[in-house]
Amino acid sequence: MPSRSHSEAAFAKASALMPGGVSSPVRAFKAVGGTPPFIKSARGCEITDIDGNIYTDYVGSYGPMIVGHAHDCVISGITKAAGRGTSYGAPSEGEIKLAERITGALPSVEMVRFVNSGTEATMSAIRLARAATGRSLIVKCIGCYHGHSDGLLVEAGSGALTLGTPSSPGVPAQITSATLSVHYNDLAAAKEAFEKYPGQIAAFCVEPVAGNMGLVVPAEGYLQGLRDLCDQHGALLLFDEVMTGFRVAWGGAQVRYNVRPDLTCLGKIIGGGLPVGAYGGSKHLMEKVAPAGPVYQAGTLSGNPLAMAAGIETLDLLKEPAAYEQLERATARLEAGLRDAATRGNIPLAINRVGSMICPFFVRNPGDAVTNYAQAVACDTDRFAKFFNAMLDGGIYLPPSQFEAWFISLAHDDAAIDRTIFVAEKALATL
Ligand code: KE4
Repeated sequence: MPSRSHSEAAFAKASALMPGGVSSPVRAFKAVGGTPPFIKSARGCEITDIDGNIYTDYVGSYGPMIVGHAHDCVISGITKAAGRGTSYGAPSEGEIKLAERITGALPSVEMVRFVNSGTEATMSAIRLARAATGRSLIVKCIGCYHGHSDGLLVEAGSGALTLGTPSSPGVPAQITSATLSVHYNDLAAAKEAFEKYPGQIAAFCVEPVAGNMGLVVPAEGYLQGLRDLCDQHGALLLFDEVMTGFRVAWGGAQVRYNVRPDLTCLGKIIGGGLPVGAYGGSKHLMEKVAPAGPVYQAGTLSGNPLAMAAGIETLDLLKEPAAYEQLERATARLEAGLRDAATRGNIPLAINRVGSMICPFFVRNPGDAVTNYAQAVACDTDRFAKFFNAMLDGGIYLPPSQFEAWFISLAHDDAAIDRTIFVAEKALATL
């Protein structure tokens, strides 16, 4: 078992200074136990902790690192930008260049506003949707996570789900009363919400591929069904593509599934590892945002030149079709290897995958599938925790929760994938 003594000491220090010793809850390993390695550096598909342990990384900063850590082009772009100053509080050409790439890739996005996180993107898009429709209610799916703004932190996934506190204290009932929750992949429930609140729903907010209850794939016709319901009832369809944007296809889930939302939220990959979020849609909608229109939203560091540079370099490495072919090939290899290993180990495993995001679920019975929230939360999280720790000790760094997706990058070559499968086979045998 590798030594993590330096991380243990660091975690003790950090825990005296920051809640849970971390800057974001899921990183604290609460769901899997043990001490989170403190990372010293990362390159390609590997991260190195302060004890010198090297891991093959499937967190990828929860999505942004799709071209691999510390890619020469990204580092060079950031370094050049930094030499010209770190923030201006004024417009810069990098914003134009990144906006051109985003509007060129996503068919539904004619205009975009940059913010600093996915949370800001969804929070702002919801405000715009309410202003544009003059309606107050928002519908979200149970187990989907859209960041931690009050109105969306209701029956959320990701860390909230992992911590077993689907809704957070401190969120006033007056705010959550404007948020309706329905089950993902349940079109009848969505229809019922619209019929129960006629003329009151401003937007249906959904992760087109659910990535915060583990990975749950949209059922055939589900996304188009939501599109039709929003059209019938005069509501806006909001795709939260913070995770899926430029991940599941160059144009995101809206291209992969050919369903056009009215508003799209982005983050993660478009910042190449630096803090960036964005929301976008038609010019008609986006020109309601200040200062073009009355819907107020602002940000000191929005459009930060270093973050724009990181995003531009990352997208320029992705825009060739060969990039997504490589991501698909590597992740399919991993999926097949994990499936074979689970079969040989006689461990029931349901593996959901869309492109280069994948999630093996430790289901209770052979043949069980995970197509919704109830099936996801029924999984054996204790068995996942054992598997997680055996993989970590074997040099494979997975997201520390059954309710997170794994992310593969352009840097995950066959050797990395085969090493992962080898370690997984041994880890499954310990369960
Ligand atoms: P941020 O505010 O964390 O940049 O983005 C929030 C967000 C919004 N929408 C979706 C679909 C998301 O997945 C996220 C954030 N994802 C989690 C991982 N499941 C971030 C990891 C964390 O919270 O530390």
